[in-house]
Amino acid sequence: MMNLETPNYPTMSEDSLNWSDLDATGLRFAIVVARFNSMITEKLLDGARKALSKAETDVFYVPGAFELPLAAKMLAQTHRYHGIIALGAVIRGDTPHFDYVAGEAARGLQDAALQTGIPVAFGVLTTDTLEQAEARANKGFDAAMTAIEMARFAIGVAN
Ligand code: INI
Repeated sequence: MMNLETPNYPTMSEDSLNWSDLDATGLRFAIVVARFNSMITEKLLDGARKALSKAETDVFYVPGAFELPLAAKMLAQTHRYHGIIALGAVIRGDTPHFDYVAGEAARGLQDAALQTGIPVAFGVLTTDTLEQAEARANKGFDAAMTAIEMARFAIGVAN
């Protein structure tokens, strides 16, 4: 039978949301961090941890951004987590390697979310230079907030 009740999620029909209204209490997240360009990815991790201070979190490391999708999918498949946050920094060099790594990370992380139904936040910086990456190294916080919002969305849809 069709469920005609509105899902119990406060912002589903609203176009604005204060991050301070997002509560991570009682939620559990996995953060997967690429070690490549670790001076940037460790800063992304600091921001993500800040956003998730009220949640339970487990942190996992992989060699580079290319490895994030498989790790995210494996963690999502455990059904231990309300969401996964993938953190990486892909910085353009003089070869086409950048495009493959960045493209596959984005595609693979979206696939992991769509195939498992577990939210996967894309906290992967893709920049031309190290300086640009440094300027965006606070984006781990944003990625984690996105994961909290999508986890709440999923819980709202399910209830
Ligand atoms: N991995 C990154 O996370 N960032 C990069 O900028 C990067 N570059 O430029 O090469 C990178 N390469 C490694 C890649 O992610 C894999 O670990 C490697 O190809 C082995 O699969």
